[in-house]
Amino acid sequence: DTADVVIIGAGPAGLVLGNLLLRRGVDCVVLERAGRDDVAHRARAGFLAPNTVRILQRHGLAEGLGRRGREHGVCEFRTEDGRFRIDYRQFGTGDPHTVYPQHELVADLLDHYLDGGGRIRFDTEAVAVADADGPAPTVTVRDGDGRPGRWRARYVAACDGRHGAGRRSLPPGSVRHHHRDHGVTWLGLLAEAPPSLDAVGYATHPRGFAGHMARSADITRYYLQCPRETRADDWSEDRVWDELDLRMRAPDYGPLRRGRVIRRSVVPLASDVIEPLRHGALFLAGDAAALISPSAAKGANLAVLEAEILADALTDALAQGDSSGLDRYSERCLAHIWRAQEFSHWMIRLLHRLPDPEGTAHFQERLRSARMAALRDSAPQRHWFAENYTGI
Ligand code: FAS
Repeated sequence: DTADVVIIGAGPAGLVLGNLLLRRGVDCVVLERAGRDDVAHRARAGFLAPNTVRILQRHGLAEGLGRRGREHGVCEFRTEDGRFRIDYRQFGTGDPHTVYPQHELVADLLDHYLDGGGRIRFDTEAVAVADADGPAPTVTVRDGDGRPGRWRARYVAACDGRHGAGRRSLPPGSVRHHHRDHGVTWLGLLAEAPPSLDAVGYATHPRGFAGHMARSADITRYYLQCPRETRADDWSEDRVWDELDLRMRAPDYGPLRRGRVIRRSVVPLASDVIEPLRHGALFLAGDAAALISPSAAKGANLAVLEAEILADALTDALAQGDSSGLDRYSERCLAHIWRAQEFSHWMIRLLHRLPDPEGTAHFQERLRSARMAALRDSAPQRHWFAENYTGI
């Protein structure tokens, strides 16, 4: 089989890229190892940055989030020194987030792509990308029954996450792989319960971090910092809610609205970045390019941004023979990636007591509470926070 562009992965990156190429008449195909149902129901991110909404609106992909998305603009910090709130619409660029579950966005993107006649092969796993530095790269695949296949392309977009075929196919030594384990692990919980705050809740506590992020009117995502070796089912529901109450100081600020925990995941907070994001005709986008911790809600937003940059560059190269966009793709995306990584790193150090090998835990702790106090008391610091929190 052939296509001018083979896209591996039907997540936000792959489907935004596929929709944009399809609308520009570029011959593309999406290869997705999971089934359609899995793809459209995989709960993940929920906070869309203003720029992400603008990109989706620009390309007519935003009516679902326009109807069901909800504006969100307040963070509430609950710390050992008390509670404070930041309405980040009053600072920085003045933009809010849009709360819209990632799996609903992916389902919308899938509908648009299929309604537009887009080619997609579900239950088709990309095994390897070969000859990326030649004129006709190939993607070897295996279908749901294990039958092998091969796609010939002019360009391959690896939108298949950090463990996908794209990364695996990069020749050894051809890229620098930055990896940082932040030494913090979250127990990610999806609760069938309405939000307990009208804000994103960040709680710091001697027992560890706790987070509250609305996903919809009746689903809320919580995070509990936990030991690295924790398994998702170790904590009973009662223990989860009691610990969340404790760390979010429910007796002082009001009880959390409880409900059934419908999904759990243990998320070690790690960052990694591949440099460069291009190898010949192979391009990485989304988590395949860089993984960022959910602490600052950036992953899905970077994926959409990179997909638009790559779609523009591929269209120019295929339609006009102008490869300048492709030549600049990696450098342009890495600038956004490192800015987001830096802010995510700052958030991690703001919200967690980090393991401290040099034995300066008390010193680090004083730095952390000074950082929190600056955010509470300084308007310029709030402007910086708001600009980075919603920015991409
Ligand atoms: P995705 O992982 O979404 O999609 C990759 C696709 O490729 C998948 O469909 C996969 O099945 C497919 N695939 C993989 N290997 C393949 C192969 N070899 N062949 C074919 N297909 C293959 N981000 C935020 O911005 N905000 C948040 O609040 C947030 N919370 C998160 C919570 C959790 C628990 C997790 C795990 C992640 C969270 N993220 C969050 C990050 C997450 O949303 C990612 O950044 C986002 O899904 C990245 O999109 P893609 O790059 O498209 O990758």
